[in-house]
Amino acid sequence: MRIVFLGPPGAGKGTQAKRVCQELGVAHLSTGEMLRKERERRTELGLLVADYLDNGQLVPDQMVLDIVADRIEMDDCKPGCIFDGFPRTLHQAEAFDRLLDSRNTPLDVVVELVIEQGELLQRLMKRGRGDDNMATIRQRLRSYENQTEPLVNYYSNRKILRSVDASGSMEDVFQSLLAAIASVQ
Ligand code: B4P
Repeated sequence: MRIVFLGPPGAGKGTQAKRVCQELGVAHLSTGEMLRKERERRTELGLLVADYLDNGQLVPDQMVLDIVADRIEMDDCKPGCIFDGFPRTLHQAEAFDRLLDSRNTPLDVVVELVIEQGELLQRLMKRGRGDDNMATIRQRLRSYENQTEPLVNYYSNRKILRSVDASGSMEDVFQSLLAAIASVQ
């Protein structure tokens, strides 16, 4: 199965993707994590993306598309994959569709994690990752509203969108996600 987790920063995409991947036996592809690793290792790409991550801005599409295209060729992605935090722009979504079509491995479902802003802010401030300060969080929320939210309509029009309430406990959200995924199997 190929599954996309879509949702604002702090919705719990990463938290839940790890657990759902274990449950379903599929690979976890988090573009946020991959970019942070590049930055930690101070690779050429890592140096290019550092400012975007620190300022809460989306990294340029082509950089993200390149790392995803390489990653999905790895063996552990063969049984399936959860794409956590990717795609994040319409351009990424369209390019991703072309890539998957060319491999004859279309998306099965896109799950939107729905949650209100107050709860997001609380979660992110509590986590306190390097990019979890108020100014960066506000920018990440703006990026989400302006650039990522249009994907909800994009996938809804294709009838592969499922929306899940992400405001409950980790266990409740996990069960809702499994149910949403099972509804398309
Ligand atoms: P990401 O790494 O994707 O991070 P995120 O959206 O902020 O967080 P996520 O939703 O995964 O929340 P989490 O589970 O951790 O992106 C970081 C940056 O990378 C972006 O700002 C951007 O610059 C760049 N980037 C990534 N992908 C890109 C792309 N495709 N294109 C361009 N740029 C890209 O949960 C947050 C906290 O809440 C945790 O502390 C967790 O423990 C807690 N939590 C989770 N679920 C909970 C629950 N049910 N109850 C209580 N707490 C909960």
